[in-house]
Amino acid sequence: MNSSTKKLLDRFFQADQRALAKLMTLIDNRHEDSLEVMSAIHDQEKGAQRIGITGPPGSGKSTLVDKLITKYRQLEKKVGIIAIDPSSPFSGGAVLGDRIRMQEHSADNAVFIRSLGSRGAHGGLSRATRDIVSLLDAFGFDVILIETVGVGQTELDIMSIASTTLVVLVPESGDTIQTMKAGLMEIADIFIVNKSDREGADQIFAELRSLSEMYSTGWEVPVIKTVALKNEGTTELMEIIAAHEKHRGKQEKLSDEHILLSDCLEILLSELSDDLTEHLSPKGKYKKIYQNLISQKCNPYSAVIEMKKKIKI
Ligand SMILES: Nc1nc2c(ncn2[C@@H]2O[C@H](COP(=O)(O)OP(=O)(O)OP(=O)(O)O)[C@@H](O)[C@H]2O)c(=O)[nH]1
Ligand SMILES: [Mg+2]
Repeated sequence: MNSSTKKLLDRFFQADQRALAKLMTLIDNRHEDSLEVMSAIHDQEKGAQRIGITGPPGSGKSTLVDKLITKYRQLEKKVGIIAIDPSSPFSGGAVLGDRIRMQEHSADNAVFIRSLGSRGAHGGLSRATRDIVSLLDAFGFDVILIETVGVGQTELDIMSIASTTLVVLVPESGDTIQTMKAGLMEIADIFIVNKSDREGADQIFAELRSLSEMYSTGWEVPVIKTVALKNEGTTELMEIIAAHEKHRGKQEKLSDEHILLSDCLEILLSELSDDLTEHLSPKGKYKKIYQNLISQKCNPYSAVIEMKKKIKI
């Protein structure tokens, strides 16, 4: 670990928020010290509550997050927020709308908001987001809210990071429900019909209820109506989130052995995937194979046969 990273870590442990922000950037950029940083903070994680909020663009996720921040602050919880901006492949860019909407919290030291770009490629989003959530946890945030847009692969990633996932739909989401069905159920721990002040809310509510009755196992996915803009339904939402947290606590947990092993393998595969992607490029270690591949002198299979000869594990 280089000396400036070391200094950052020291400041992180002294609760310096600027150091937290810089370490997040370091992790997000896959700095070569990333693994050591994560290893150093790992034992400080206290098991913060991780809440994922996902749903179609404009469904009111940020508005809802804003209200949840206020509610958790009333409970004296420290709240970390990660807003994943799918329009930007790069991080650091502020999602302006989110920033503005959450401005009232910006002076609050117990609230920390971070935007992340989504890369999409080779599970990058998932790994970096998970690590950044861990940073927030180790820093001392009690609740971590993770907002992502859309209903698709990114949400599945988020689902694996969040302990409770809220799927936010609106009265116009009928088609999404019809096409996703069981897929939605796979993601959601709680369904929210936001913008319930609009026409059609009751019908969406009923559709989600029957979906939930049809597919739920163990935890019957609750459906609730909210009007985030007017803070309606948010107290009930808080209660349901708490109930889900309690339900999870009662479930049989995977053995420590299983978790340690799967975490380790996931980190290893993510590292290897990054390295190999870099190697198989015009200037990478396997540039010859790369050139043969793109000029069709070899095919993807024979390319892998060649590379496997070179990989030593
Ligand atoms: N009528 C109505 N409008 C709402 C409600 N909640 C949010 N809105 C409005 O819906 C618009 C989108 O809200 P956002 O909170 O930005 O939605 P979002 O899901 O975070 O949007 P993206 O992050 O861009 O996907 C804003 O103009 C909000 O004011 C609601 O309950 N009722
Ligand atoms: Mg938003």
